[in-house]
Amino acid sequence: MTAVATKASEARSEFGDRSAVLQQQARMGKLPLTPTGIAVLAVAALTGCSGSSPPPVPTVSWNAAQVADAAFQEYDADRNGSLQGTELSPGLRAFAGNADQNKDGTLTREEVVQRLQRHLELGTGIQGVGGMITHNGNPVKGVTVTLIPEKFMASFTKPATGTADDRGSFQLATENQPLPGVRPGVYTVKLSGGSVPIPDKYGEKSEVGTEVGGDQVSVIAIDLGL
Ligand SMILES: [Ca+2]
Ligand SMILES: [Ca+2]
Repeated sequence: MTAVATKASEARSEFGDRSAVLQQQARMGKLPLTPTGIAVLAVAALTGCSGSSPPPVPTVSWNAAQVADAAFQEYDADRNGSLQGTELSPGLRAFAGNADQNKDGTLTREEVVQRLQRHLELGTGIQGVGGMITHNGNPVKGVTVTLIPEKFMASFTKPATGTADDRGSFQLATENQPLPGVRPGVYTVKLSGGSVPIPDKYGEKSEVGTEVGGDQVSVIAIDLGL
């Protein structure tokens, strides 16, 4: 049995520039947009079956308070107890779209803890994540998509990768996992390879992040020409 996540991410305009966002309405319907320039749509979460069958992948099991502390240790540069502005990495900006409960553009420790706690409640083990790479609407073959975990999550997940086929579509897989997909977490999205130049904001200096897990299963659609 496969649980299906139906709640899609919504755009949070206070967290970034939409200018590069692919605004196509793909076959899967109108894609809600993340602030970081990728389109995200809930599709399916592989959480295993309840009942007698054990989950194929252990569900997320972090200590929310400890992970939040690690995030603040890493990113709260001015040590004022909140994360905002340039303190927010691409992954944290995506995370903030769901975690910033009062929509004031800053993340308090409590908001971070609560969002991490939410992942524990949702109990995802591994989540199917795929998408499409295009250039001015045309599929681009051979681009490798890598999701790189935030350092403060590195003990809970590994990088996930996938390469676009001749239709520009890809599915992500994580090393040493029995099922395709991505473990819950906060990631930077980095592109490489392919037949067209990768803009820096998707490449080595990627400004794109995503959150994976529970209510957040993703289709990542990036148009390199916009
Ligand atoms: Ca701060
Ligand atoms: Ca807030």
